[in-house]
Amino acid sequence: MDTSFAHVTELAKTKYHRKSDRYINYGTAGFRTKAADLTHIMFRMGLLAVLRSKYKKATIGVMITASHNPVEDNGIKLVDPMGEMLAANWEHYASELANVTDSEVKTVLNKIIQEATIDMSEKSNIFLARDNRPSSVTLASAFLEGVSCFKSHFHDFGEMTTPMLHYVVRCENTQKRYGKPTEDGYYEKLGEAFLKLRGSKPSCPGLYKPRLILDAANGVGAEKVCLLKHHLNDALDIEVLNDGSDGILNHECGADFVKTRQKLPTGLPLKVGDRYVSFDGDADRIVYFYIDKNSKFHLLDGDKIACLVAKYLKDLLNTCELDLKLGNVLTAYSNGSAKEYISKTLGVDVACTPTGVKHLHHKATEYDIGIYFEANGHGTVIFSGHAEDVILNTAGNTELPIEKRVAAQKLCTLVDLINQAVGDSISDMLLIETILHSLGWDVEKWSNIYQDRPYSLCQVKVKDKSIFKTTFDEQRLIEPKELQDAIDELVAKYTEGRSFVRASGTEDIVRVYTEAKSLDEVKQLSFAVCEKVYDIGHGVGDRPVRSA
Ligand code: 16G
Ligand code: ZN
Repeated sequence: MDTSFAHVTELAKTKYHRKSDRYINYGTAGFRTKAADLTHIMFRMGLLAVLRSKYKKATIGVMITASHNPVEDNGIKLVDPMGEMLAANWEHYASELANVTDSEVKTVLNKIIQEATIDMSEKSNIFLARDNRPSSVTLASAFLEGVSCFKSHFHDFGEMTTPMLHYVVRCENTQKRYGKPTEDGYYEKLGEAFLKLRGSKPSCPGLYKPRLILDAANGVGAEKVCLLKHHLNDALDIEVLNDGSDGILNHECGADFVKTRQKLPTGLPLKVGDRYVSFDGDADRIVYFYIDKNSKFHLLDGDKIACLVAKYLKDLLNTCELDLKLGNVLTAYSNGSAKEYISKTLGVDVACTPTGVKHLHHKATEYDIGIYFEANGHGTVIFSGHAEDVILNTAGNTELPIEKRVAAQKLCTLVDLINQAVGDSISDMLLIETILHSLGWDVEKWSNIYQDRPYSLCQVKVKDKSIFKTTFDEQRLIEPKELQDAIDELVAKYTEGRSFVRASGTEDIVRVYTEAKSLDEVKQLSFAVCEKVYDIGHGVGDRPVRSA
């Protein structure tokens, strides 16, 4: 083992030398920054991924992507054996290893090996995938050179969406019970479940039409949806646009752009009556939208998706008369109307966690069936082992009335259609299309299940975002206390007003979310809160301006 360590140190000091001493943190979605600053981190993460694999005695996944961020950025995140995010204590190891000097790399590796009592003679295996950023190819080689220092097995899947990588990792570590750990295995599993759920029902029941226009953010999802189409037997008519052939990744398109700007992406021909869907760059977020006959833009974000899914699952559970606890996990960014629809109209439990997939996912495991969605369109459904058993038994119980068995069979097939490892644009899209088809709804009918309370999301640049400390659910500031007092005073002036401030985990800014009874009130309140953030929170650059 000593020889490989010598090689590690040599490479760390030469080819993968750390060029800047700026601190970089393993944040909510791994390391993310300018691609040019990531080479040494990739190499070091190659080393860490092997340690993690030996420690867990399982295949570990690694995704090279910066999701919805601009094309010149990149990032890396590690995926644990069941396709879940890396455990928190290893996030600390990752940050530590990324930030030490070149000559300290070996010391930190040894420290991790000792602290976690890792047997270095254990086998290890890494699954690697990347998005379609030009920088991803060289960053992947740097990563693999780290992996090779420890002579580990690995499989490089090349370009894949983030959720596909999570899927193959989970398949591999469940001895393929979850599915075949290949790209084709993924399409086959989803395609088969989707077609089974469509059954022999007409392709256009009620208001539903199978035509769908996809804004793929010029990301890796575009090619994958085209490949998936071969497995859908023309049941969906998907036109893939912003497919990367001439546009720039995430530039004025994609789920993040559409949600944060609340406007149409470029590159799409718009037609009243059509249903549109946007993925983000690595295809783990999804939002829908349409324009009505007055050319007004309507967004159906993660909240609307969560509500649709909750309604469908609740109806199926009612039909089966199954006593399974269904819950919906959202964040502070979820619209007040969505929370009200889920808890009051549907009678489904709502829980709120901090931002970041790992928090929502974790909370969702507390239910028999846990739905989780961030308003930005990242989410999925997870079924407990108990729920899967109960559903399977009900589906196969010939003594039960046929309608109960049919509903339970649908639930069984949904388990296969849903990527339980992580939010997945492709799987979520197929789920939403299944539900709309089953209800005979068009996008307008779905949109009208409730009306969003008017809201806005702004950002303020400050000197030091780390001074902003929030309560667990992120709805209030603990510090600066003076700022929270000022916000309380402002909010009290508005009926149905709500506003909270939180430091972004991915950008050097503070986010301000505001809701109120009318858009005009939202603008006033949001502006007033942004000004307080700027004044009390040491804003830098231009003062906030009131939006028109
Ligand atoms: C990351 C998170 C996403 C969260 C977003 C918040 C993962 C895989 N992704 O993209 O869940 O909504 O950060 O960004 O955890 P912010 O901290 O800048 O508001
Ligand atoms: Zn993403």
